Amino acid sequence: MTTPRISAPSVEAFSAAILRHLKLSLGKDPEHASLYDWRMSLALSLRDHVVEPWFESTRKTYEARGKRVYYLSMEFLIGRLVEDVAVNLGFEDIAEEAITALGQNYGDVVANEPDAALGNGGLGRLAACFMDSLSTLGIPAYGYGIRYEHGLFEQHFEEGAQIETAETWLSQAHVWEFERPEVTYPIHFGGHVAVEDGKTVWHAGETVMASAYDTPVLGWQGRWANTLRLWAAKPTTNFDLESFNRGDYIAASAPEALARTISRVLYPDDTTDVGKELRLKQEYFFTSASLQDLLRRFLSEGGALKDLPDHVAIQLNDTHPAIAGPELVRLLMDEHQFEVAQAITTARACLAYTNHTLLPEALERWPEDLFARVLPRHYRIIQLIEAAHFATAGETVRIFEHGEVKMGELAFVMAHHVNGVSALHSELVKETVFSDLNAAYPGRIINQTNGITPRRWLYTCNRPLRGLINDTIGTAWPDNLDQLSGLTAHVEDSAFLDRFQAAKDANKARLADWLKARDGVSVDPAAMFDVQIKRIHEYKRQLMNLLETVALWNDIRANPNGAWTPRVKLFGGKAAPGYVVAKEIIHLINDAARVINADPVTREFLQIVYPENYNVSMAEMLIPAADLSEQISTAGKEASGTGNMKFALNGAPTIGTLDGANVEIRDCVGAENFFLFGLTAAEVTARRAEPDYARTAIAASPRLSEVLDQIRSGLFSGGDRDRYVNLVNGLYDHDYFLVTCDFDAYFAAQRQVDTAFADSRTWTRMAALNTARVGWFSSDRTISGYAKDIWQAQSLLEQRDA
Ligand code: 26Y
Repeated sequence: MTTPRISAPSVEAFSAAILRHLKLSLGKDPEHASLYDWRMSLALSLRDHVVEPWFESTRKTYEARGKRVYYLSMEFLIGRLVEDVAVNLGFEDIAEEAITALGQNYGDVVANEPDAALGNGGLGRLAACFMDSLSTLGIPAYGYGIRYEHGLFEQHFEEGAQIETAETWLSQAHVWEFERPEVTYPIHFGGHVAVEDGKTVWHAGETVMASAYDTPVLGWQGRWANTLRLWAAKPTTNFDLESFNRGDYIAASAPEALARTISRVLYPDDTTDVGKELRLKQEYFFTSASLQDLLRRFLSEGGALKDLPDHVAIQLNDTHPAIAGPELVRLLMDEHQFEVAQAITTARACLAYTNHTLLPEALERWPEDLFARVLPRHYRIIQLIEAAHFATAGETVRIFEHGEVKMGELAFVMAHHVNGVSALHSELVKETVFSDLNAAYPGRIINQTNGITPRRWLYTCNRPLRGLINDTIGTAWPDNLDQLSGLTAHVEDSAFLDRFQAAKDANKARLADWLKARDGVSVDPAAMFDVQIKRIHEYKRQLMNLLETVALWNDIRANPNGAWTPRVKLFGGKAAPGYVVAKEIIHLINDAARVINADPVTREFLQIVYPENYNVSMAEMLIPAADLSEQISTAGKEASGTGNMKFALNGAPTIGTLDGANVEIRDCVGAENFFLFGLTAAEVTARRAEPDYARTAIAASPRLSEVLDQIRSGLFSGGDRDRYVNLVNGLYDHDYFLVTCDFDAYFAAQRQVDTAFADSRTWTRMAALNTARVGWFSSDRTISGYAKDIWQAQSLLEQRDA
């Protein structure tokens, strides 16, 4: 193990630092300090220790003159940072002891921090895990994104239906960031393009300023720190004094209001492309600022732009920053006198694109007229890019089609590599959405299977299991996750299994306490905790899970004296505010919960729990406590999944389909430690071609028919037969995600789970083997793959000991 870089203060010294911040930064004395004041003082005291390694990393990066990685993402779903920083500094115990000595409860202080929820789900959380791994591996990198004033909305349930309210994390000071008022760039929109003296000139109609805020991202043991730079939109002029003097107070603040709209709010839809002008402006806003910033850094170090690809690797997190291609070409041509061909070649050598979805409705396309109005110069440059693409690859694939600009095709054509996020997904990318482009540019599409940071998703969120692993294989695993395989030798050891089970039980008890305190809900920690947490989407099939729950309820009622395995079905997740079907599914889960949980006949065997406002912090509570991981998407639809990896790592076997990274997880943990069911991706496609496949499946399943009839009858909706008529009819008439076809197989697999769980020793062994065998899913492995296959970027850490 490498020795920590950071020398730890004594508990006394750290307590003194907290008190100093309480007084000098918060202006409070201990007698009057609130939980907020304590949390801020703790965060500031931790932050004091981050700055030195951050400076040192920057200094080394500058000296090395090597390659920097730039990760452009509309979303960084970070969560809380106090514990994360304390753990990476190696100060966790010191922080806890100091806070305790000051008379505060450490858990309460930590939980006072709002989640930084600058993302919707998987894609945004992946970006946060990647930042963690880039720092842990010592690869010089910047994350670039938007400093949204409002993160993902907060979810409430009213009579079981989802209600959204604005998230307001920035109403408190965000202690982790440093404002950089001197780092600003103008971002132009609209206007027109003219040719003047043989030069193309863009006369913008509107300009806003992008202003930088930096957050240090500390790696494991504080040995490296990179920067997350988020852009806020500000007006070029703050205030129109002339209007103000005329008495027109609204007009006086108009420029400010207009500009700030751009970084006001995260778009909450991760499934359907909204095609809204403001979204396009957000995308261009942060992409242009980021490219201007990296070019300025490169030029200030004396670089020659023709060498840019040797020093700059830009990764596009989906198509959201795909405007980077034309923007980099524009900057090279219009501001640095490059020829078109040279500009395109240079830009492409810097850019790579990650695809996260095959769902056609999530692929970004902009109406040409909207695009040409907002970005007239880029519109023309994309025509040049398309012409260059036609010249090399022929005209089979267009960027402009049906009056739209297709951002996936643009990103593909302007990238030197395109990657999918799991083995299956990358193959499907080649065979489906980009098959023609794959033929035109063979070898461009590669795979990089996703990963998760084990620091947050095991070490920090699961202290009981951490302790057992440390005692069993030593402490070098958090940045060498393959070492978990050393646990395999212990799965026949009953003392080890006892401790593994005790760790799970402790996590379940913690969750039970939390549910009781937060929502007043009692759950039995001896029951199986069966967990499905993720965005609500038809393809993820929370509906199938609910239908299975009702079918099980029916079976228990028919035989209340049977040997049932007690279960708590836990759901968590938000629906996009405009996604009607997803919201109906939420409502149905809550309605069914009300009825089923009140049934005295089944109460000891079955309970449904759906805590509102699922977020990263809730995941950190639920995942370590899970016995069973639900990964039941329609095969071919979930690009990878990353929750699936977190559950397996924390010792929860999966019930799942052969979709996304489930396939690779099953390969790693062994088929006997994974509850597989359902149609394969190829079978899904074939089944859809059959006439009336859904009605046929329903007719063949008395169980499913009964459940659908119950829902239709109003059993769960207080007699209201209309509430779920669309949802149920949808299954009969257009069950695109094959809930009906996989239902019986899913039900049967769940009964295998019941049997397996009842044999607790065998189950614990299976759970332990899941933990032991998924070390490969560390995001350190993923980032090493990107660094080697895509970026050609090096670690600047001194040789790490194995
Ligand atoms: C364009 C807009 C509608 C949009 C906004 C956000 C489209 C997509 C998204 C987010 C997509 C997303 O989160 N995809 C997920 O990425 C994860 C990381 O690769 C995958 O594990 C997961 O399967 C995929 O659904």
